[in-house]
Amino acid sequence: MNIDLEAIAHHLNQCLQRSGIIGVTAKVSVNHDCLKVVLVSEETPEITDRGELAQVTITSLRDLKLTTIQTVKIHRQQINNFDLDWSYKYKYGLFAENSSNSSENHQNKHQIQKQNTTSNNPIKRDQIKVSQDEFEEALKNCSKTANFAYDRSIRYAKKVEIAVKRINSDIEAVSHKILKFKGSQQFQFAETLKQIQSDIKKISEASLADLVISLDKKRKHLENFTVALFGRTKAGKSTLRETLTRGNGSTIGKGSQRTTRDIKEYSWQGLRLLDTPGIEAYQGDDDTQKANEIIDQSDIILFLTSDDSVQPGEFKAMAQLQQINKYFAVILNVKHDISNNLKDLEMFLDPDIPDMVFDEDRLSQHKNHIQSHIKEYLNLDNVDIVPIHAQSGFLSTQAEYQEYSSQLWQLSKIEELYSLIAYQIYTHGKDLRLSTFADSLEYFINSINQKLAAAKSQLSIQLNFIEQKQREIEKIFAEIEK
Ligand SMILES: Nc1nc2c(ncn2[C@@H]2O[C@H](COP(=O)(O)OP(=O)(O)OP(=O)(O)O)[C@@H](O)[C@H]2O)c(=O)[nH]1
Ligand SMILES: [Mg+2]
Repeated sequence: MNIDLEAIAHHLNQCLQRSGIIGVTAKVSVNHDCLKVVLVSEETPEITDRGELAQVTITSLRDLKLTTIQTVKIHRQQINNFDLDWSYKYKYGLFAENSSNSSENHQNKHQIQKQNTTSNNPIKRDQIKVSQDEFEEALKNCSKTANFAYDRSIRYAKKVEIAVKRINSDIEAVSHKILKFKGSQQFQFAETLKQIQSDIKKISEASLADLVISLDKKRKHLENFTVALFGRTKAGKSTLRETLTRGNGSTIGKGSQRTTRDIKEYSWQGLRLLDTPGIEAYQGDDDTQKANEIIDQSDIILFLTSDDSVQPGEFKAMAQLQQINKYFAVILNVKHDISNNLKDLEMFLDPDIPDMVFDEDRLSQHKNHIQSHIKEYLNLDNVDIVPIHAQSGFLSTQAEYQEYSSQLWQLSKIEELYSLIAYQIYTHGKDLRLSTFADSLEYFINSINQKLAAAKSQLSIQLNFIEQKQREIEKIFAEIEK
């Protein structure tokens, strides 16, 4: 039977999470035409509502239209307990047919296909056109998720803080006990133990302080889905930003110098849009830290490059910043100059003349280069690449080009970029907001983990040394005995 159990489990887990049911993991197996779902849960009071659990599970399975399945059995099991709490049995065929919302099914089927791969797969945007109402509704849901994720993060951080404190006091107690032995102070071991003790304390306090700062910044923007524009100097980041937020052009670069020197924040279509300095500007530790903070605070990263030169260096510079787990797309700004004179401009806008700005052959070469640089430096496959012409987008907003405004806007293809973002927010917005919180927690846990692992290996060296000495002494005693 050709059925992707992993993808089904993944889909179920995402639906459970989206419905605010945390601490429950779905395990899926199949026996002939019966799908068995075991919902393994921690004992938390919020998820005792079995009706809700079953309902969410059924609804999400219904979306998948699993043609080979006739019955579904849902069981709940508590973690570390082999007994099943309760069970439901459904005729899958029945409720699959009852489902009437075909567009909803279409969307979810698309999602399950995507879930087998990374969220960075190119999407077929024509599959879903997100309306303004749907987009606004999605943004509202994203805010709810962010509020929820913030609360959970704070609770989790507190739990970890307690665990780390416990480790510290355990180490303190053990070392106190060891150091009480006569002569123990003469061992190098005593110093190492003291050092480890103070390192763990210092590091865990510093990591926790970083986490608290990061969460506090996120708290201020719980209502703002954040999109950050990164890319090298002169790629056209500020031109794009000015176009989107109807700026007056004052932040667009004029000479050869880099222009944007600091991170600037704007509001666009209910989103928080961040314009950042050219990526090669991040040289000192301070700059890099600022850039990392932006990545940490953002839900979507858009990376601008321009077709006048696609350099591996720009992707390498991006890779040197914090690892990117979030949705990452590339905007390829076509730098063809259309502003020399009006005659030229009319030629570019003439619908009977083949596309001169977006030359497909040239662009596809650029796209191939971009994909391979991104694979090499950022280890991401098949990122979305959206070609735009930022200059015509910006000109379309200017009074002196009013006559050509709608043609210029069309030429810019910025609408496609907008659709891409709207699509991502509509289909994955809540997940993106969740991972913005999960990423910083993960980073925090990993950094503590690394330090604990380093302490452990230091202790192992000491232990090996002591064991070696013990063996030598035993050998001496054995000789004497002989
Ligand atoms: N011909 C052409 N020029 C463009 C286009 N987009 C941007 N430019 C020009 O490129 C230059 C740099 O644009 P900016 O938008 O300031 O670039 P940036 O990425 O913000 O640069 P930094 O702030 O230095 O990091 C400006 O002179 C823009 O007018 C385009 O689509 N076509
Ligand atoms: Mg700029």
